[in-house]
Amino acid sequence: MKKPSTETSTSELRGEYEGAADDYTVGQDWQAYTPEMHARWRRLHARQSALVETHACAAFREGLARLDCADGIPRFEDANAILEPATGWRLVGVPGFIPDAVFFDHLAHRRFPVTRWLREEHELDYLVEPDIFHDFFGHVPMLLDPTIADFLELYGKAGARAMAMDALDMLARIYWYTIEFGLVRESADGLGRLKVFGAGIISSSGETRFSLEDPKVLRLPFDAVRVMRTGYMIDAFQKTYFVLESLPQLIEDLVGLDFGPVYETWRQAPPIPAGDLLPGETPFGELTP
Ligand code: HBI
Ligand code: FE
Repeated sequence: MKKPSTETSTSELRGEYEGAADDYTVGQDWQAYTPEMHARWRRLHARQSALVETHACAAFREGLARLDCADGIPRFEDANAILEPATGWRLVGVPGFIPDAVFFDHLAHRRFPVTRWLREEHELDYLVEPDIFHDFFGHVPMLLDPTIADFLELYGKAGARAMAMDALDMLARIYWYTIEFGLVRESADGLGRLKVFGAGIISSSGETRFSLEDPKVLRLPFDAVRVMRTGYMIDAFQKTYFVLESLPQLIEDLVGLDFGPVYETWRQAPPIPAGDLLPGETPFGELTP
């Protein structure tokens, strides 16, 4: 397979695409990870799991505990033995970023693509491309949540229509502002505190704190059409986050929505810049976890 071209990355993609199958999958080749890589994983895991306790939603905390992956880079087959009986999802190894249509097809079939390689020592906090720490630590715990499990399959199935209608940007913003950078209100403790569930936040220590604690950033109630119209940041902390009242709200709001007319209405319009507030909108205040 040749490297896919991508709008989200100006530089060359890093993964080894030579030898990947037609669906861009590769074996994990777990034996090839060095002791230094496993040590780096343990450090990343220790740092982020401490933040998870205070900043992540219950579903994430429980999912991460079930995966039991603190001791080194996990094997996809071990995770699959936990995932498949729980929600029917399965991890497949990929060299890195893959073409949109291939990514959607994997999700539509409950296969989650996980990048094989681990970030270098000098990029412990954030990188633009997904690596195994982002993909596994950030995403896989939520694949154990039944709502997110169903939502991701629906997202994969929605991809073909969005591409055919030239509205992929709009659909991709739903993924970005939920699966990658979503916040959710946690009401189980009766306090209604905001918590993180998005993988892009949870795999970054700086953004985990920033998203919940920065007094100036915008936190808006989740509204599907507003989300689809909002631009986003790919190489800096977000200027806007959207907050679900609960994880099931994601499915409830989206199954009832006819995407066709929404795409027709807004796909030609310039996006609302990240960080802009529209008349009548009320952001959530600053909330310490
Ligand atoms: N490939 N490996 C990988 N990970 C992603 O998150 C990803 C991708 N390809 C396309 C893509 N995301 C998005 O552009 C789609 O959600 C639209
Ligand atoms: Fe991701």
